[in-house]
Amino acid sequence: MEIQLWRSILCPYELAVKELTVKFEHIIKEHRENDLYSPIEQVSGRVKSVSSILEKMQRKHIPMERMEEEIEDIAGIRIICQFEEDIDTVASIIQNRSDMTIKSEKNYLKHIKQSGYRSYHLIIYYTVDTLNGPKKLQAEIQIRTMAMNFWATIEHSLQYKYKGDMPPHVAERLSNAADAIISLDHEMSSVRNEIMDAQNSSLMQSNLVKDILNNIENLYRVSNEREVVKIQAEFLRVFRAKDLQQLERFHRQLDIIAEGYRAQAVYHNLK
Ligand code: 0O2
Repeated sequence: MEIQLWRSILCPYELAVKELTVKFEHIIKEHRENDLYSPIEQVSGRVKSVSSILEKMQRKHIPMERMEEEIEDIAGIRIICQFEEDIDTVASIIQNRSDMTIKSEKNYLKHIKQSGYRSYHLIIYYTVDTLNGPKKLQAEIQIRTMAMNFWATIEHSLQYKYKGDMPPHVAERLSNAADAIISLDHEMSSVRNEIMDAQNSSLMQSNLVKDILNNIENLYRVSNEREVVKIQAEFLRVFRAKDLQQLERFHRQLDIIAEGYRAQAVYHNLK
């Protein structure tokens, strides 16, 4: 096929990967802005390379005209979670979205691949708007933990190096590493609540500090400088105390002060 034709076939998939990546990144942002633990830690995406598409077509005897139906992972999104429990949460988020429809799933967590590969895959239908109108295409979403991703990345590189002919001693090491990854995920899950508490507190603190600094910056515009300098010194004292409750109290008090100035400004404008 001509290069130009490949470009036009792959162009909507590029758009889908970009849009889907932005949407999943936005889910992370929404959680964090609401002081909530995000089940998604990281998102990445790629469009399958032409050589990888051709190789798959050859291996699976797929004719050119059936390429887009049969190669389901031309657009690929990878979602990395911290804990195995998060994988189900992410799958339900996807299931409940109105802009993605699940076509099928492959659960390599329940049915671990012979290689030791573990991951949860969803094939979705997703529509992009192109110059020729809407185009419904397929995308593969791989959902896995950081530990699973670490293993899969190393194994993928070794598969590439040995071109499917991995020496038994390397395969055995990988298989041992896959078992270690299962134990690691289980260990991490057992301290999940504690880790989540710690992360939530740190997230809450950073959001509070962001809000407080915004308020102080606004006060510089409407209040007298001496008062704001005093507030700022108090903020530094509270911040250094490293006590989330004190910081929350200070945040509430500052909100009341800011509200007072806002009311005064409205009153002056009405006069
Ligand atoms: P890429 O672009 O390098 O990621 P098949 O290609 O026939 O094995 P199928 O049936 O289309 O796969 O779907 P499947 O099994 O869900 O695999 C799709 C993708 O999952 C692969 O893409 C890999 O990214 C990943 N994957 C599946 N099995 C393994 C494995 O044993 N090890 C690792 N590291 N990754 C795996 P591609 O085709 O490799 O392309």
